[in-house]
Amino acid sequence: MTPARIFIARAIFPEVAQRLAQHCEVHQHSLGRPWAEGELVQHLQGMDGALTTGAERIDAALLAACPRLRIVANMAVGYNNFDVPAMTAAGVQGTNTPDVLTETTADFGFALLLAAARRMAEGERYLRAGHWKEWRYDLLAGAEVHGTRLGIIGMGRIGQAIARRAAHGFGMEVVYHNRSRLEPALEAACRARYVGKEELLRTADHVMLVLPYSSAVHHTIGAAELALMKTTATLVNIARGGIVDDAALAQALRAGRIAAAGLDVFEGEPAVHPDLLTVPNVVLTPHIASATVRTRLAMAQLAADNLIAFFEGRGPLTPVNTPLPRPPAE
Ligand code: 8YV
Repeated sequence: MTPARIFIARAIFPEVAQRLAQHCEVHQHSLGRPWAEGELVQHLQGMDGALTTGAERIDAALLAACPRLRIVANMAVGYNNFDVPAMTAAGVQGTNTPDVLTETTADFGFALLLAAARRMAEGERYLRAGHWKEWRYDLLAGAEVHGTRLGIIGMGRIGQAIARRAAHGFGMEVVYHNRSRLEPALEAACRARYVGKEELLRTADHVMLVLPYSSAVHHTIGAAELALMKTTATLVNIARGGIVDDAALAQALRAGRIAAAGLDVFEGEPAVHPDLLTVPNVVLTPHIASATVRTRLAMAQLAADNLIAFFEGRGPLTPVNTPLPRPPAE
């Protein structure tokens, strides 16, 4: 039987590519920039499967141009780069990488919260610039984190892992808002209480965004929501760009409408809104919340496992859809 042809869209761990090559015919690409218009389609034509990251958009036009494609395995838990209904209709399996990154990503959310609230990045810039001449009682005094109220918007696996850190490690009171309420046992394990979004924004000392992106949650946090928050509050976004209106956030930070922000994701990334680059009270990181060596390797292995299992006819481990049958390609 001819081996399946797989396209790996970004550089990944060589050992994972080598393992895939034992099962499939691997075509690999390592692009140091976003795709140009139509470029990804060209690479996917003639391929049976693909290993993608959040940076590869899989939509109806691409699927129509790639009739051999059977599976796209995302190396990410989020899959808003997939048009899932179009993939399902076209008979294309989608998979993601849940669970393996939950705790690592929650660690990073907490790191951003601490860094922003406690002004660590500002402090480092101040020190490196040689401004540190004396001890001052108010030097870079920030907001308290332990014992305060954390509001989490989006209470999936990562939101719950953050809640556990907050409640058990930092003695925080956790309130959350989500599409649906958690089971009472899960709420108890997270020591988290369900509240409406407005109450969360008005009363939380710090707000963490961990919800999946869809057009329905575009600009969930804009000028109006920022205006509800405490002036001493920190906003952290480790979910997806587009959930926050970055221009409105930069304005709110500059005006002191909220105290600080920590952002790992951006609208239109890798581009970052220029106003965010010039406000001091925001910590900016390049979408690295899942980036430990162990976790990124586990994500790549799981994406590869999904491809291997699929082509061996065992069905993928972590599917995101149940595709309709697709007629065999010529
Ligand atoms: C990925 C992420 O690194 O898993 C996700 O949804 O956002 C990150 O862990 C990124 O999407 C690249 O695939």
